[in-house]
Amino acid sequence: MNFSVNLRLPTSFNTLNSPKPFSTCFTMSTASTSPPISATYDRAEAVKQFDNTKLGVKGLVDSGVKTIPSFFVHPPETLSDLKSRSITSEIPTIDLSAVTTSRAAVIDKLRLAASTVGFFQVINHGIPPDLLRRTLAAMKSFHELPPEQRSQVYRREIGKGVSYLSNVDLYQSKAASWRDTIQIRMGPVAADRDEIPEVCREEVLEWDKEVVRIGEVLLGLLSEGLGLGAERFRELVEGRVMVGHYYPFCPQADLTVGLNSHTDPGALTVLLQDHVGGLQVRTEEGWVDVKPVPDALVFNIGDLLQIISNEEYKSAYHRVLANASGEPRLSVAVFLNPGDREKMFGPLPELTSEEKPPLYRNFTLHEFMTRFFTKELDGKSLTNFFRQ
Ligand SMILES: O=C(O)CCC(=O)C(=O)O
Ligand SMILES: [Fe+2]
Repeated sequence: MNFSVNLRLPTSFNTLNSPKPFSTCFTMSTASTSPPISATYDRAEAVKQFDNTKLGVKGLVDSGVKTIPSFFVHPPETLSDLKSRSITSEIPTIDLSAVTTSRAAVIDKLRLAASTVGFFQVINHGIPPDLLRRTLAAMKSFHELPPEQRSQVYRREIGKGVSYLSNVDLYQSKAASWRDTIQIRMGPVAADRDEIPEVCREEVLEWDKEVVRIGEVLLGLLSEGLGLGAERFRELVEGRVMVGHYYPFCPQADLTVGLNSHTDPGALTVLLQDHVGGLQVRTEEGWVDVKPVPDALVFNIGDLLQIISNEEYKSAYHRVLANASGEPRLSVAVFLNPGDREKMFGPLPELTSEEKPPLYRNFTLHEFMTRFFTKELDGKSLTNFFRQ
């Protein structure tokens, strides 16, 4: 999922203001897999009241809920699919330290991973393990700030440099997910330093620097993997949004999800996850766990790179299960995008020919991201809207 910058959002993103107190319109789910039918249950009102608490699902957990509000309960087809997963396969792991001795072999491995599963873990990337830990810890500290401090940052307007919210598609989706998020714009115009909550400010800025460095390295290798110069994807790190997700313990984890199945719209995502687990990627063999590997980074190809590469590289559907473990799960994703929103993008001419005609039309990033924000995350991959 990608929250990009300077968007003109549909008005439904800003429909707050609730007249009723929070508690009056919550119908809690029962242990059954379908939401209770209640004559008095006003779903839209319940969603609005939840949003108006400005405390996210963390607030619900802190209030001691034992059953999740009905609007978090997913339809039976989603819930049954949560159990259907392949447990044996693993996504590829790439040792980046090998690049100095066997560059061609590393490029080959990356190309293979990017053109099949679209997901890979990178080890020995050169980022100090201490920074990985500090970044995750700082995000956790933000999400665990006292309610009155957290709620000050809670907002749905994406134009701001920093916003904290639960479910970016809360008003679009059929069912909500058990997750809160802080999103911070890092480029092309970064959020004001003072806007970033102090509790995670230094770590966010430090992490962004490392992401740019490692992002350039990976994009260079991925570009070479397509027979292009190492600089061809350079502009794809200019537009960056960092998100820090918090998946607290869910008392009915089999009735909801942490994050709906989706593909990331941007070019490349750099993901740092903690040790808890729950991220899964859809492969031809079924859903595969992206197992936490100590000190590794997860990378995944986004829709834009699938389009630019004329489908040589593939963006994959992925999701996060609701967290049934005793401790909260933290992850920090940085979505890498081009910085220029008005420039035209489409399959690169170098990668198209009479035998390989362009599979997509050209579009501006602005058009692309506007499309993303008018659909729910669980919708089809963005690639479907630009196929020709
Ligand atoms: O939390 C995770 O592991 C995945 C996050 C993700 O897929 C996203 O933010 O797009
Ligand atoms: Fe994602």
